[in-house]
Amino acid sequence: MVAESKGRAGGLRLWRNARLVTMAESSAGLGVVEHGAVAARDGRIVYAGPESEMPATLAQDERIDCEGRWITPGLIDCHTHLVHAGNRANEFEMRLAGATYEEVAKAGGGIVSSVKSLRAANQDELVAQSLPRLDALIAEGATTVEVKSGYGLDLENEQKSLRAARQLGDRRPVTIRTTFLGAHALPPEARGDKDAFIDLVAKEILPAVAAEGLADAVDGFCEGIAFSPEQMARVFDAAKTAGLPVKLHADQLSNLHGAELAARYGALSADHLEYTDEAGAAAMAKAGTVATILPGAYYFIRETKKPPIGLFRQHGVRMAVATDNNPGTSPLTSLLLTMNMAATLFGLTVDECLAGVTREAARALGLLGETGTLEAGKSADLAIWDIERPAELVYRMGFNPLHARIWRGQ
Ligand code: DI6
Ligand code: FE
Repeated sequence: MVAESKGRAGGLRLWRNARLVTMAESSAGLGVVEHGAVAARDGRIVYAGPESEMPATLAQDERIDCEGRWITPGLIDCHTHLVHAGNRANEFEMRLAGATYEEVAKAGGGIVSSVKSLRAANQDELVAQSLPRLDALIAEGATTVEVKSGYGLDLENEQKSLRAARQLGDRRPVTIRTTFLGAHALPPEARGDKDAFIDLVAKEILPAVAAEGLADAVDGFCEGIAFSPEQMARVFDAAKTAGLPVKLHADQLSNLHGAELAARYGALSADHLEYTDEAGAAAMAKAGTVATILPGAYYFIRETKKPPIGLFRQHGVRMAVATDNNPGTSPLTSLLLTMNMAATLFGLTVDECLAGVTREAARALGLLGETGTLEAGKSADLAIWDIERPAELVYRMGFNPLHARIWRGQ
């Protein structure tokens, strides 16, 4: 890539001679523009479209010749548990040797073992352990990453997790969105009393986390092995009081009608959804709740029930695609591979996969006004690729064709 002239301070940067995947809602499919250009000023896109139609006044400052490469919106991972301590490769080995999830849990494994590791780590250690995972996402063009808490499960450790997540955003040129996932699992000190723990989450931990501005959204794990819809509703009521939008791990292992619960609360997204039925899909469509598809977890736990992609299409539910990076069910740090899995395992089209890690992922974070498409007014978050056609981003496995990544114009 050749910079043809140097820009003025705070001036206009122009990427020209490119092919664009704009993902603009107004255009069909990928919103492809051949012979395209993107111009940015002060970190914001001021023009994205055909180079020939660009206002002449914009063609002045720093010009970067993309030599025919493709530009997509910067990728967005809208569902991760990236801040965690240690790993659970030992449990993976146990499962490979035939142990069931219950046996692993009895041997001190499962989410609770990650809780123990996270509580033992200080904030600096958490940041240091999480940075390589974030760097792997960034290396493939991610410009926005959501990070959940949920391995602290008490006020001090949930705060530590969310502060570590915020700190990741200070350490790297990437937008971090934090989600409070206090209702993820029952910590040992709760002694089996789920209702009392939900009270603690809803009445003490969530309000304190919200008051400190540590969370952009609230999530929960609605499942037989975690919390019931009624318990999750109490957490969502507290989120509403705190003015925070909600999301939900719903219908991953069984159908507790989590999708409908999420829709009832106007959730930004409901995630996993392997066991969601038609009523759930219809409710999500009506509420505008995004379905976040997480093929990494499906693959890693060798689930066989697929999410009802056909119902989502039929009802017009928007689909995001994310890694679900976590130490137990999806140790995955590649959005490119995630797209390949979504296509191969669930039959998503190339267009759906690419929308899922850009525009729809932005929607699932409530950030569609800010990023996720190449349109004037949005943050200049771009990924520039050495590919011949967009399908290559979904087709390859374990190959990274990223040429350059631009975050907020830089
Ligand atoms: N669903 C999942 O797949 C992960 N959390 C959740 O709510 C599992 C997290 C873990 O095992 O550490
Ligand atoms: Fe998750």
